[in-house]
Amino acid sequence: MKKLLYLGFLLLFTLALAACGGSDEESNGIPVNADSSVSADSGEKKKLRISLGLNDQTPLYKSSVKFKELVEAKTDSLEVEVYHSGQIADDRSAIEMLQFGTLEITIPSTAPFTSFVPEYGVFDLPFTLTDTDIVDSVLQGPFGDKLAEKASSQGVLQLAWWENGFRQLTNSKKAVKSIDDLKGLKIRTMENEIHLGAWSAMGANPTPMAFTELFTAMQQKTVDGQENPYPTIFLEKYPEVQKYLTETNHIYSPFIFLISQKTWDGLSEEQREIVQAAALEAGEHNRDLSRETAASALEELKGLMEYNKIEGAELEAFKKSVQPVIEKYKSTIGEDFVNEYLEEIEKAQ
Ligand code: TK8
Repeated sequence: MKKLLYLGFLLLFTLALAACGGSDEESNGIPVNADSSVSADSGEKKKLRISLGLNDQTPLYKSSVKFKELVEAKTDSLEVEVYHSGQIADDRSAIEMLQFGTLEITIPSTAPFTSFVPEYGVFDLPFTLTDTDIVDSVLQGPFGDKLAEKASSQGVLQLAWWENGFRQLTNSKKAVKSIDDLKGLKIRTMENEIHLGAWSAMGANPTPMAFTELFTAMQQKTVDGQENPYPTIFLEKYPEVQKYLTETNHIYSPFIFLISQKTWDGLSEEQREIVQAAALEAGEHNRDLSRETAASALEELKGLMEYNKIEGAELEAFKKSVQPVIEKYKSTIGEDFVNEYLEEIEKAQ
């Protein structure tokens, strides 16, 4: 019911924007296209706005600028604008704006997308993807293509797999050296029921929250901790509000490059080829930059936070605790699809 009300509000908001003259109307300084499906035939330069949750220091933002450069070098008919730090919307709202056609591109984590396409939940099954070679083999191959195609059922197209990275735990309360240390820790999770289930199974007290609210929640201590890849932890300045850093590698998070179907339908064949090629090329750049940045960010973080790594018997205890969660969500995601995913991982090892 709540979701229906929310969608109704979003639709009214969109229609209101359209009524006030629509295209390029300033809305708190952000040009808002009432209709992203302006046809390429109209001859006017088409604007592609990218909504990102992370700030302008991150590999995600820098790779989006790379995408802009690649597109604008190939055609004068397209103009790319990159909006960072959730200026336009948080992940889930941005995806809904793509569905309505009031935003052209967003590049979220897969976790919030699972409420639109459950099969993306395979990445939320903890401790399944364990290194970048396996990640690349699974995502850059037929399985990744097959999964990406499922996005089109929701009025958006996934043009490429980008990288968020291996997720690590931070908190302001205590060092987490064993699973018992998680007891009662209020951990913010992405808006995804598998993450909630996994952190509960590990003994923490998880709470789902949009990324745009996370820093304030840590600052005000309404949550004790969170989990994200090293580039985010360092470049979003979490050491200012978090004391303990625990290397868990509990999940590998992809970013997905999504474009509104309505936007795509309004592009010419030539424009589509340019946009598709740029999303893939900028994605390769993004993966390289993400991995370099994760390594350098960890070295910086070791000087700013109390760091420890979960390994050996302690890591086995974490893995054991989430096995029931993996079994439980196999049916939600689709048993056959999960088995196909696990077989792909097996093959890549
Ligand atoms: C940024 C988010 C973020 C994600 C999260 O838009 O919410 O913790 O890891 O990177 O997608």
